[in-house]
Amino acid sequence: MAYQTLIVEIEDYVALIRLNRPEALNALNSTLLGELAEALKAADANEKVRCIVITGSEKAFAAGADIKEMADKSFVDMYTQNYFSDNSDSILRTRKPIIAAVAGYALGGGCELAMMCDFIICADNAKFGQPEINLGVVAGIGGTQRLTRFVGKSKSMDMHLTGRFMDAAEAERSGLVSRVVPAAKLMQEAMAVAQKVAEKSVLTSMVVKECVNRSYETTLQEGVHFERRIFFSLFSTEDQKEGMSAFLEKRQPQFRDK
Ligand code: CO8
Repeated sequence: MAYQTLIVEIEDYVALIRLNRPEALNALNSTLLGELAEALKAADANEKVRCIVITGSEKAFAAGADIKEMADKSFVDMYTQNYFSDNSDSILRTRKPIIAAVAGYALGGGCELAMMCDFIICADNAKFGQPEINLGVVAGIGGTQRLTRFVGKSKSMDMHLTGRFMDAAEAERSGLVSRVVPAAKLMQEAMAVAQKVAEKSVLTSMVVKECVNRSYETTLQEGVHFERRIFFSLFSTEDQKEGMSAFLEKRQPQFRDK
């Protein structure tokens, strides 16, 4: 499928989705988010995809929501269109693992998009920020909530109130990203990590996502209870039998996602 604002490639069970609006530093507009929702739904349904990578360009993952598209909208426009909401939620509805590979700017909606992925690998030139305050608005697709959970209240307040950018080293130190790699090697490293994820059972990967994401929504005790129920239930799968037999027989497992 051809997209106007994305380039999608599928190779070796990894779908690489590249945001492609270079003229606007990949600013997120309605077309891009609509296409991203479609591409994620297609990847989730495609048996040839076991892991998804979302990336931008060397200069920008995404410099935020498209200010030109939003500037003249009224409250009624935003509210009746439920602007961005359904399409950005599509990232959260995706059941297969999604890695954000971030180089350059990940600002506003771009930072929020990266945080909605399952984890973030960034280049050493990455810059994260929630500069909406400079535009007289606030983050709108989860930034105040997710950044606070990632980096804590003090740093999140600092970022949202001053609009300053966080570099890659600070992002790693603060727990916003899982790994920092040299900019020239970002895609090679991100695809190698995606390949590792794609080797696992997709069924089990989806379950891991459910369990980890549950930790944001519930108490520790409830979360551990949920995890234990899920753990027990996996003993009904072929992949559990295969994974444990392969270990005992000292061979690589052949998962069938069943
Ligand atoms: N929207 C639209 N166009 C943009 C955006 C953007 N967010 N960011 C950059 N561009 C465009 C510029 O207008 C410029 O276009 P042109 O050449 O036609 O003038 C082109 O991209 C290149 O940008 P610059 O010339 O500014 O490049 P610099 O290298 O000088 O600066 C920066 C790069 C620092 C990234 C700068 O472009 C910048 O500050 N951009 C805006 C960052 C920002 O404020 N982002 C937050 C936007 S608001 C938001 O994301 C809210 C999300 C929640 C939505 C929720 C809906 C429910």
